[in-house]
Amino acid sequence: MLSPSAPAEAIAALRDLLASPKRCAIVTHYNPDGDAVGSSLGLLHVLRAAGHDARVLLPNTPPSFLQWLPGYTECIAFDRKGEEALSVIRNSEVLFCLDFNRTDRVGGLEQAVKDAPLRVLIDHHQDPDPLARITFSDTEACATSQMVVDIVHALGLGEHIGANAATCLYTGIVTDSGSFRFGSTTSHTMRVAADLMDRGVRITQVHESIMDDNRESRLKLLGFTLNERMEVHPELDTAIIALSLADLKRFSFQAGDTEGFVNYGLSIRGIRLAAFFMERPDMVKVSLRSKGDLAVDRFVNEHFNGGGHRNAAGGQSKESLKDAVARFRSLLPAFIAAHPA
Ligand SMILES: [Mn+2]
Repeated sequence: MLSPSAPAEAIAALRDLLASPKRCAIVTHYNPDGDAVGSSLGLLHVLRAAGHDARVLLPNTPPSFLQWLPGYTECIAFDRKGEEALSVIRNSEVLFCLDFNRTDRVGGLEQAVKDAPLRVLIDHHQDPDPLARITFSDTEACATSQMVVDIVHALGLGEHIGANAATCLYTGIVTDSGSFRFGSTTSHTMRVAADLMDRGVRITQVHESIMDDNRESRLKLLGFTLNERMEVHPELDTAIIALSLADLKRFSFQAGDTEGFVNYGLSIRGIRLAAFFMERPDMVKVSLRSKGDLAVDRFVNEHFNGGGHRNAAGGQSKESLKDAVARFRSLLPAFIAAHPA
């Protein structure tokens, strides 16, 4: 399989590196998502099958909907086992850096990652830092997990992608591609997914494990949010959601509970801009999602101290929740007028 994710020179270098059994450590980014954990565990299974020693280190514990992944129980999370995580990195011969490209993305593991003698980067985010001896960077790839599949095949190790590795890698692709709906999804993505399916992925089980993991209180918070805390401005193509600390407390908020809430606003017919404000003890978090050419990253950068991508950006404010929302509302007419549909 020839892929822009696996350039010949980097493949040759990695093949040489893995020519004899190595002690490999795999590290991924803070607040690990499906692609972070999926690509890391997928690579772990392949490396072990190919005769290497491999461990996965996480800067912090991922949400429960990822804790079923094959091999997860062996991951070492820095927030629970800090010393062990650091010593695994220090004792490794090769450090794989997956799904991130700046050392400040790995939380408490940063210094250990910086000190590692031999780093291999596999990542699909923009503007990679030159942090690795061997770099695989493909910003077009829909997921790091898809890159791992391409790289493993290019190394001639495809036979080592068994059902466990395939399940982890498929999970990474599904989550990062929005279940094959984002623009980064290509026919190649579908072929990779089909290949993984042939290797034993049970896709119904994967989707149920990821999607059907709600607590009752979280679903009730969603219902309350849409019913009581969303205002729609059809004349401005915009929907705004704002949740206070008291709202969150009422529904026993846990980290991650509001994940995806902002997208409900964007799913309303005619809405091109969705804003989500959430009061935290020390600030107000702001998330914006948009469609088409409505670039929210610059807007967030200018007005809410953050950034992101054209259609998805996040920032924060030190104002009260009420003031932050009011300021957003006051900026809206000019912003929308500058970006006609
Ligand atoms: Mn990713």
